[in-house]
Amino acid sequence: MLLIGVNRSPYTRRVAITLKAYDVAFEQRDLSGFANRAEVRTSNPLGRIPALVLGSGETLIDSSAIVDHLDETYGGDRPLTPATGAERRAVLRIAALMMGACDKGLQAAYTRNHTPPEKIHQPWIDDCNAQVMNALAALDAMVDPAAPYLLLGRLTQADITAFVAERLARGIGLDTDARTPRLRALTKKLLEEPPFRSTEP
Ligand SMILES: N[C@@H](CCC(=O)N[C@@H](CS)C(=O)NCC(=O)O)C(=O)O
Repeated sequence: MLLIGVNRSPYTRRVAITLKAYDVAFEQRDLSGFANRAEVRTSNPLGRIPALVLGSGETLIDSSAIVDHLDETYGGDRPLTPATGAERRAVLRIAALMMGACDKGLQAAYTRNHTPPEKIHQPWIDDCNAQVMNALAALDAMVDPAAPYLLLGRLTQADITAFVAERLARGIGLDTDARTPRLRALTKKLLEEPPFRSTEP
């Protein structure tokens, strides 16, 4: 199995953490969606990371579709996203919130990095960053500091997506220590676990 993408991408790292949490052996090709666009396009015509090439040669794209496949294949009766019901909805809600926060954080970063300086519209960047912080603040309010994980008393895709979104927020200069301290404490705790630690970029 081959994971295509760099772990500084929150979407790629989400998949890498999920593979490690399921103890699945894989190789990784550290390609960036921008710097290695032509090579990435051989796996994903859209030119985005991550992609996961299965042993059969089939290639999966988009982190949500990839982790869905990993749940189905390796999750047994305790998949990282529960298969049905209220528990599934709760995990998917947090995952959607956190992936949306990543989308908005990257829109802000792309605007800054791919727009000529005189054309940068700072209010747009501020608005994206505010959406990121609002999503993280909503999650911060759900964190029980005494609990090891966000939901169900065990590691779920909610924790993994929260971890990568909080990491991205810090990467784009948002002060999660001050503004979402419970979420920050959770991600520090998660970083002590091998799937998180071993995927540090
Ligand atoms: N919804 C996708 C988003 C993937 C994505 O936006 N990846 C970024 C890297 S962080 C990328 O490849 N960007 C290059 C581009 O959009 O051209 C997922 O969950 O996998």
